[in-house]
Amino acid sequence: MQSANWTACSLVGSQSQNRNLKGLPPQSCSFAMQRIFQAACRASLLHPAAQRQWLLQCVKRGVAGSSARRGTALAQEPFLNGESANYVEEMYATWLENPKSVHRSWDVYFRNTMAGAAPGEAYIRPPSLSHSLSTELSPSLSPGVRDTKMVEEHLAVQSLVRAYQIRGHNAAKLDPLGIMDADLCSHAPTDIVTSPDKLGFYGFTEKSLDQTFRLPTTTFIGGGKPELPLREIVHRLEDAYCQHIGVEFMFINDLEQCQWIRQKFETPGIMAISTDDKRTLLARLVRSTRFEEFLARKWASEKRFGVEGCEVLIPALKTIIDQSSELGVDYVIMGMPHRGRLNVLANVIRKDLEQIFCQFDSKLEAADEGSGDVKYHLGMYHERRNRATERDITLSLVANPSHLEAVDPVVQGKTKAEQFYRGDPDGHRVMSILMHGDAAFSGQGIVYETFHLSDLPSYTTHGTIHVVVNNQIGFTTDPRSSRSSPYCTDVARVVNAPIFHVNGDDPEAVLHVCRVAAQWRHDFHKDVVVDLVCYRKNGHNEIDEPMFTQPLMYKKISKQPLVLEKYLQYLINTGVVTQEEYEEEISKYGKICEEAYVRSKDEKIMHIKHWLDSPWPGFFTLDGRPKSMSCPPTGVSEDVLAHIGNVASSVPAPDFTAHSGIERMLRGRRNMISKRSVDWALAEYMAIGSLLREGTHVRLSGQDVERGTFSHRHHVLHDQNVDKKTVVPMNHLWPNQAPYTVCNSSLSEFGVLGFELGYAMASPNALICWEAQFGDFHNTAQCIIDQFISCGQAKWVRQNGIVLLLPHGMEGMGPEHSSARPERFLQMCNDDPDLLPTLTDDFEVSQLYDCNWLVVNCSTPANFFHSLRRQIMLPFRKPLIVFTPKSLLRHPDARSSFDEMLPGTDFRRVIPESGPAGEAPEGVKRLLMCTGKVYYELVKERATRGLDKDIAICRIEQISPFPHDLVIEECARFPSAELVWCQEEHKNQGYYDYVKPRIRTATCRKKPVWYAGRGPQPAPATGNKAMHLAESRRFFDTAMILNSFEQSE
Ligand SMILES: Cc1ncc(C[n+]2csc(CCOP(=O)(O)OP(=O)(O)O)c2C)c(N)n1
Ligand SMILES: [Mg+2]
Repeated sequence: MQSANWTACSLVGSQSQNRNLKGLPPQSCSFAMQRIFQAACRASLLHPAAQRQWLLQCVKRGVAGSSARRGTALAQEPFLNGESANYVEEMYATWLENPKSVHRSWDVYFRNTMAGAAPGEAYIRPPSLSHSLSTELSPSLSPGVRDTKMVEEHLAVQSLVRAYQIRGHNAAKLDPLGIMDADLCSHAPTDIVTSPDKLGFYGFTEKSLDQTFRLPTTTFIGGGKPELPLREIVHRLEDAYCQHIGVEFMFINDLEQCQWIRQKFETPGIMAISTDDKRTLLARLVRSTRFEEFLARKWASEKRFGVEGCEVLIPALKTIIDQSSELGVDYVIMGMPHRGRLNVLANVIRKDLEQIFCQFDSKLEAADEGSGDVKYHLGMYHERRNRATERDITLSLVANPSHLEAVDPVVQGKTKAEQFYRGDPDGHRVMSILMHGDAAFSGQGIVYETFHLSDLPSYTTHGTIHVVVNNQIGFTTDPRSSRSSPYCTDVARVVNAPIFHVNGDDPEAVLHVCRVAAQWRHDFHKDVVVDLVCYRKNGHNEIDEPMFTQPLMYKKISKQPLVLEKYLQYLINTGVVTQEEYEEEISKYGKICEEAYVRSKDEKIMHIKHWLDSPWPGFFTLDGRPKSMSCPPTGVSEDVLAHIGNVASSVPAPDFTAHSGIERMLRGRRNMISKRSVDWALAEYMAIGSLLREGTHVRLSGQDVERGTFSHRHHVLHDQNVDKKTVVPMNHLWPNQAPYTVCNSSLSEFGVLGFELGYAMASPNALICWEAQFGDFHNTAQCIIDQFISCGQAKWVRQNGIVLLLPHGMEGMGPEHSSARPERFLQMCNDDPDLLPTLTDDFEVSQLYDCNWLVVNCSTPANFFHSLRRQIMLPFRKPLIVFTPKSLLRHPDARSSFDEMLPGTDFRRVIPESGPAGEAPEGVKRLLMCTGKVYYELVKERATRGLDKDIAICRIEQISPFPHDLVIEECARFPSAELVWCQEEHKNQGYYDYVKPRIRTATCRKKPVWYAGRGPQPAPATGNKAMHLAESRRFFDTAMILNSFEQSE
């Protein structure tokens, strides 16, 4: 424990940030003693024997003593005050464990106390402290008064140092315009010595400035000197904390980390940089600035969300990358919004300039399939040599939608996956950088949700560097209208991330904080924030007028010299560069841009695939097509099924005590396996286990997925006697199997689904599944579904095979535990309702290739098994939406035989009628078409009503893309039957609006398609059980009464 090195009397200032530095009045001494008494009670839980003695002493010495005695004791032991109780407790506990581990002054103090020393006599001043200070005190003072004054002054210095460390950033000069305050407060804190009169706060006068004080061990401003004159102390603290860098870190409750940061900012001269660094900085500013100027010149009226006002973003990112590369990172995954994105592509990732410039050509034709995206959303992947370190580095910028910050969890998921697949479990080589706008960073909840993933074992990327382009405005909105927190970065405090605010017009300060940020990430593997406080030179975009809404700010901005000009002047003045050298640099870069511009004119076709952020080498042909248009069979051998079944019904760990309910469940599984049968959970086991056997990594993430919300899965077993002892049987199937990751997630749909989507981007050879607790809750992740999953391929030619498992079904559980909103997913499907597709030989697979995602609702465990396996067997990747059952998990009829999963079996898009109605199809009067669990209820109703020969029931298992071919066959099989779509969902929900026009198209509109189901409703389900049952009865009647549609005709 580092704090154990502090002396007994050093604690008052450092622990309490005590403003009452003149000592406590007798009555608060009594309070202090009570606090210590309580503290000691807590501390002594560890040491009951010592407790009694200690308490006795405390009572004797403080609480029970006369006020006169308490006053004397306080003068002698000034560190005993109420606010230091926790610290005393800590010292005491440490001392009890090992008396040598605390400072000698504490050791002596506690020994004396234990030996029964009278109040005020236990503490003996350490000689090292008294030495320098006592020389400052008047010899005429009596020893007691002298000592007290000396201690007070020493403590005051400690408080002063600490005040700067805590609140120095509030007085830092962060705004390049000098008109705003990054913390939205124009007053400097009272304990920051911005003028001599503030010295009085600490009991000092101007005379004290020349007095020398010993420095506490919690500061590095001495740079090796143990003491300094007060004037110098204040000066150095000002330098470290109140110039162009504002360091927020004192909320971090780890002393080692705090000391690390103090050292990086307080050490005298630590911010000095070499001449080479200065020249590199200038060159990078030249590129950043001139790139925007070039675009502005060539395409004056085009939106590009330029970085002007924060040109320093480019050197900042490059510094982070250089420093990280030096520390061993070779893959950086980035996410960023619109601001400065083209500049980052050009000057950080080094996308060919002509590829960027040609995006501005309105005649550029799109070569790839898909609808594409605007230029400032596209992603990028580039492997190159990092010149600063001469090491290879891969940079990837993840494509993103306009929806600010939505890409954050996606970047994290991709980073986690790359770490996993590259064998870098601790994130030494692969890291992420997230860029943010100030308004979005504080406004968007996903930022908070993403921060909360940062330290979870299955989601951590071992530290993200966040860079905020804090231009102190969001479109037209002033920060005072867009956030309630002092800084736009305050959300990061929740994970104890240090926050480095820096004036964007001081490139050297920016360089320093960026280096420190990269070192922090390397040393602690935790998130860190660089807040580039800057301004936005133009309007929100280049054709927007900012004077409408921020007239004064923009008057100031119009007079603000560019950071490049200011820095150049400084370097010329200090002899680091000459004007000629600068002009040479300018003309060199101008030439590069002009030549690229000329080349860009030759680009007639835009290939979105050149903007791919996650290439999958070897998965496609060279021209990006699938290697085949067929899907291998998805069945597996009997042996494999039996083996997986055995593991799934056992505890593959010695000396493991499973819960009796688990033992029962395992017996049930064993019983099923012996009968060659599976329920839902076992089918899932078979699918995942067989994929693992074939080398496919499987990851299942979501709320409570390890056990399963419905307690059916139990993929992680817990020993009932040993805390945290668990076993994941799925990882004990075969010696050479692929790993299985199953992880309970944080309670965030947006964050976690985004994360898994990003994870699935990294490799096509993994099955990544996200399960919602109930399907109803997926809509808090709607942005990921709408902006990434449904249309990611169309916008960014990037495929993704993520699986969404969405528990769904009307079971009387009320409006928020019933519906995964199938209608929403189906409404976003891209297949044409009115067009009958050409039914080619490879229709089944080519239809999958053409769609934007697959939507299935399986009625049998075997079909669920095949649907998961098909995800990996397909020669391309599509998102898969599965509406999963709840009551079917335990329904005795919802079982499948091994026979339905053996080689030769496949996913069944449609399960036709196979009962008596199928044997005499001509006589069938009605063909009920349905999907999912309602099938079992319809079958029961039909049997009860004796209609097995009159009504055929066919299940559409793959709802989208719509299986036209099989529906045509099934409808043709029952020529006299009327066609009825039956669903348990309300009419304006569920599947009806999607299937009706497609059934009509498949049957050439020869017959009407009737509806049997609940009527339209705004809520997905009633909260009233009786109403639920009445509704069900009504729609079963409609489905089963054979003349129910006559009146409608
Ligand atoms: C979720 C979301 N809401 C609204 C918008 C519209 N919008 C685009 S940029 C912008 C302002 C962003 O401000 P800030 O985050 O500070 O970034 P800046 O443009 O200042 O760099 C807004 C509101 C959006 N793109 N995304
Ligand atoms: Mg902004």
